[in-house]
Amino acid sequence: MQVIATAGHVDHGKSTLLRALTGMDPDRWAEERRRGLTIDLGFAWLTLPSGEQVAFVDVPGHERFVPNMLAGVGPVPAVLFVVAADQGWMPQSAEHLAVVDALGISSGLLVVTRCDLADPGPALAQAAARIRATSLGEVPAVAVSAVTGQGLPALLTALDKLAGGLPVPDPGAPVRLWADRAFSISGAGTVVTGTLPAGTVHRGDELVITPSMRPVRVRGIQCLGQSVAMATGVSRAALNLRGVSRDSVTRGMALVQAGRWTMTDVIDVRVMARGDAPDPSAACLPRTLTLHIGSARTVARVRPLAGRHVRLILSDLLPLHVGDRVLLRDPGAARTAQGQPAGAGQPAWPSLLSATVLDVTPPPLARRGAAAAAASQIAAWPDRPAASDLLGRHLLLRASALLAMGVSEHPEPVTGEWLADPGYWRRLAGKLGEAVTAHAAREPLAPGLPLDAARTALRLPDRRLVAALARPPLRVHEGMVQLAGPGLAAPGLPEPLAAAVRILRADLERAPFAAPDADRLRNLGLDVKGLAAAARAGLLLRVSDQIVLAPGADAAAAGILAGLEQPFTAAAARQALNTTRRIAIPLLEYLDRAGVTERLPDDRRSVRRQEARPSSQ
Ligand SMILES: Nc1nc2c(ncn2[C@@H]2O[C@H](COP(=O)(O)OP(=O)(O)OP(=O)(O)O)[C@@H](O)[C@H]2O)c(=O)[nH]1
Ligand SMILES: [Mg+2]
Repeated sequence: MQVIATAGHVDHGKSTLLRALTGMDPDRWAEERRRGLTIDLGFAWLTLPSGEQVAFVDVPGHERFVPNMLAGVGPVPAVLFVVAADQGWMPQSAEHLAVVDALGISSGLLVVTRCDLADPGPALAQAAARIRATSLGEVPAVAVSAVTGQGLPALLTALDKLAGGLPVPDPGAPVRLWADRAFSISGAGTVVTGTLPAGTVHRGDELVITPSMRPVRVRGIQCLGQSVAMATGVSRAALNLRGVSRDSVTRGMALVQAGRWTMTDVIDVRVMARGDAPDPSAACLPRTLTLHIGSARTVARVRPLAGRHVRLILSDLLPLHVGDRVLLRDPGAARTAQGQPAGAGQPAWPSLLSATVLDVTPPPLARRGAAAAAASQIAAWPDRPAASDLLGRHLLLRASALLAMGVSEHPEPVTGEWLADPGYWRRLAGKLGEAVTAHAAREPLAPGLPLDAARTALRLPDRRLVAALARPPLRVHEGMVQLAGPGLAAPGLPEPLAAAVRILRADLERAPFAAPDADRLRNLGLDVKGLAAAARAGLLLRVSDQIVLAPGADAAAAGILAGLEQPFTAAAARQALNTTRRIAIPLLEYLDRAGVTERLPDDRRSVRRQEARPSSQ
């Protein structure tokens, strides 16, 4: 299916043309039929000679209903640009063309209507010249009369060619269906219609409705009056929804796939120049504008950054991606343009701009000069920013957040789903090294910098990032970031501690298994922290919190115990090691844990065979 919108000045024959082509009346309301005027969007469709189906969104031409026109044209890929032969180029011809151009729509047909009333030649030449200067460029032109039927077969052929040449959007793209109509049908509940520009909706899918993000279930789908199991963009779709009342859906809301869009009311955009007009400067923009995207519109407060870059603060949350194109209108200026004839070559309505969304979660502008800095940061980005651009600004992003920004391709995560800007990541690694070294110098007895303290020092949102940053010579051990390796563990033990340890080592040389008791340790000024530091420095073997021996005492004990009759009792071990029960029991338990000895159900032990014994070093 393809979806094509009409465009053109009031009364130029858009609705009449669709009626002649499709046999359906796009003017749905009694008031529209009575006044012979389109007020709101209308819908009609037909099957082309090739078999391709094409749905039309018929828009009003009257100046007062431009917002409705924008809602209809917003999500479509092509337009039928209508100009009446007997009236020629008019203000809303120019205004609608400016909209089409600002949206960047690049496919369409020029249809000169009412050619039974006047020679279509002049209107055609006039319109073609203006259209050529826009995103539409050179388009095929057809002259028709809805009254005589002249030109209608040629129009069908041209439509076939147009439809056949339109790009096929990605069926796997994230779904964003802007609601343009909502109604209820008895027995079926709420129905929401819209143009699906890309992606696929299946019957049974769960979507969320913006801005409430309430989940809704798709009970049924109709495309062009037929029930279908799925709709793939581009198409017109009517979704029968469970989970939402008719009253709570209005035009401008969107049905989106959860997790695939960022709901935002602050965006950074690049305002685009139109045609050969000079680059618009952000400083010249009005303070407030109306922003349009899809069928939505909202008030946007303008905060100029610099050059063509602007921060917009929106009155409503919208589901947006980076790279989205939005339309900016100055409603005040539109009123002053009312009724003015189009000047030659001049757009009648210069207060329409388009902008491309560069950032959907821009960082706050707190510092003085932050606006200029922000602008210079994003000025080099392409209109559709990539992961590397966004990471350069946000430094750290979860892959899921990036996906919700509309970017699915990204570099390898640094840990979990965290993505980091490479330069920032290198700087962080350097900072972590500095923090650990500074901490070790400040507190030589501490086992390292706690992960959470490191996380706070580096202002990181997740402890796992610290762990990922701790590359050799840093390491994470028992929740601490340490400088690994002998000699690096601490810049040497402070002298009083080193002296106490030397005394202990001398004691132990004389009686290797006579661990010092609590009194002895206290007298030497050795507390739990000091013992741990000495153990980390490789100067003591910590058998338990309170029991320390010289390094290698475990291997020596193993040798002695291996000489006993196996299995042996704790009492036999104590005797062989020439020590007390206070020391023998923790030492045996230490050896059990190290896999040197094995404790049997009867509480006796045996020394494991040598080769199975892991090194205790
Ligand atoms: N003679 C003649 N009259 C036409 C032709 N097409 C449209 N009209 C008449 O022109 C008037 C306006 O036609 P519409 O189709 O309502 O125009 P429109 O562009 O849809 O107008 P809006 O939706 O209000 O912008 C009607 O009275 C039509 O009957 C045509 O080919 N020949
Ligand atoms: Mg109409």
